Amino acid sequence: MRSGYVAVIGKANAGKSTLINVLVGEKVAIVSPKPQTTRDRILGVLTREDRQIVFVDTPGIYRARNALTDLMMRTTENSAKDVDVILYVHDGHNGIAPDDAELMKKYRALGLPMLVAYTKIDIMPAEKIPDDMKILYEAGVDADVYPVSARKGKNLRRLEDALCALLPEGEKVFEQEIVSDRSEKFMIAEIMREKILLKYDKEIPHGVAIVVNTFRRRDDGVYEVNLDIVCEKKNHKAILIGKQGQALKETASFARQDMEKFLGAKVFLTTYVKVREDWRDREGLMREFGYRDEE
Ligand SMILES: Nc1nc2c(ncn2[C@@H]2O[C@H](COP(=O)(O)OP(=O)(O)OP(=O)(O)O)[C@@H](O)[C@H]2O)c(=O)[nH]1
Ligand SMILES: [Mg+2]
Repeated sequence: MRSGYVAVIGKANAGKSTLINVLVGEKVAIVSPKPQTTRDRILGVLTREDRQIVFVDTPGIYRARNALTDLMMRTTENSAKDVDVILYVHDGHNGIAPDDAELMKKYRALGLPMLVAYTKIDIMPAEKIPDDMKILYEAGVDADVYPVSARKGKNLRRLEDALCALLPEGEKVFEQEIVSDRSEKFMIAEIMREKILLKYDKEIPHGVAIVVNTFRRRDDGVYEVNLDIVCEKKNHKAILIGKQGQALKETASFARQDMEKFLGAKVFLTTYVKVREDWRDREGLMREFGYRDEE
């Protein structure tokens, strides 16, 4: 049996969380077309008879502009340590910018085995792949590159096998049925945040935190969920709620359906929008909303 940790690193929006969800076979991390979707280190566990791969999802590399994004970048840097392998995820359909090779070399220099997943090949011309691989090679990136598509399930088993071959011999760390280290309550908050990322323009979701006040299962099997949607500005609150509460109603209904799918039971969801001016720059509030350095 081989088992170990794989840190999944790359620029924001590269497709890290999508790739982990597909490899694990369950949704362990939310996904959106906007950069900076993932804010925390989240484990996704893939277990087969002969292997256990613990993927460490991380916030995408992006310029930090406030205390929250600062913390996110620290989370990513720390996650790249104490693992067995680094999987650097590159969005192939974006081409290769000079800093892509630089970033890959930076993580390669940590001295751990590293593979590159060149993803989203389903939305780009296949002829470009060998050219890009040549560019990376010539730029001095010393790592095997695996062209994949998480969306179309292309080449994933090859990537998985290659990762597995780099892991040490060892026993499972997690029980067979465990797919994530995160609680149901955490996922409920994340599902709400995902729907907000999908529904509103970017400065609004980036300034939103979700606080779950109630998460409990009633005797009749229904989950009661009450949560606060915390935003940064009064005018953001107005946009989140919308005319006659229509926008919030739609977003909450969308979120509730996904929560029901995730929990496999009916959900009774109530939401409340609150304003906490500039919370992303206030350590105390950030902590309160669950964003803090891990040991
Ligand atoms: N066509 C295509 N789109 C993909 C693929 N993988 C991810 N995407 C899309 O890329 C966008 C970003 O995906 P995420 O998985 O959230 O990316 P991420 O790297 O986790 O982003 P951050 O958490 O912000 O760093 C989403 O719209 C995904 O649907 C793929 O293989 N093909
Ligand atoms: Mg992500």
